[in-house]
Amino acid sequence: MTDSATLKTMAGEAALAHVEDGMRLGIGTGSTAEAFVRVLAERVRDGMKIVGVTTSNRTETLCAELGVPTETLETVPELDLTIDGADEVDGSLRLIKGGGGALLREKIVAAASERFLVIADASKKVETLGAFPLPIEINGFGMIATYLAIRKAAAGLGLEGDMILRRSGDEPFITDNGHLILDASFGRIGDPEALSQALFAVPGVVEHGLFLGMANTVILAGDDGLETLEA
Ligand code: ABF
Repeated sequence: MTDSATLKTMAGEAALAHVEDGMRLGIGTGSTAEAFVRVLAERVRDGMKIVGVTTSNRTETLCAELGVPTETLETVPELDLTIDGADEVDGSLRLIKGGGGALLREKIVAAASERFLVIADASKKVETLGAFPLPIEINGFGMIATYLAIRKAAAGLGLEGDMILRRSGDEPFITDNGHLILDASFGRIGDPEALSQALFAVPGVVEHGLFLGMANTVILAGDDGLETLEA
């Protein structure tokens, strides 16, 4: 069995094949995206010219350490390609993301890109989204009211289950944009589009981790090699 770090590097190397000289590149968050940054940094050292826009402070720090040049989405608002990981991927290239807490920037950066390429190890592929708790980013103001409104909205779709405020040690986890995250264990999400709409209808919800109709390509690395899914 291939170890997880090797699978992530395989996925990162496969993603690198999609990167061309001169590209404006969205760069994701998480251990798989970081594996990509490491192989990208080697290519940059060899002379490849790209400009990266990162999706988290964590990735920004890694790029700085490895010498991958970055700008912000303010200075480079249109990107050629974004490469990022995921927590779950279904056969229709619908994703759950946000386990790393960077979902808001990840979605903004992916949406600003001509193409969105997702890399993951094969264990992330699922029949139906929802085994991984859905991250929901909320504003801190009125968080209990927002929590109750989300519960009601989800129950209207037949989705029940625990929603837990994400913590970092003894404190609530705070995103790079100063918000909170609820991790919602709704179980099987039969209609992700309906849930997405219902969540966005709740004031206080800033973003959620359902990435629907966004990924153009998914590369999965497993024991049997690479599998590529195209939209
Ligand atoms: C980001 O990192 C997130 O959207 C997702 O939550 C997570 C995946 O992390 P890993 O690659 O470490 O499994 O892409």
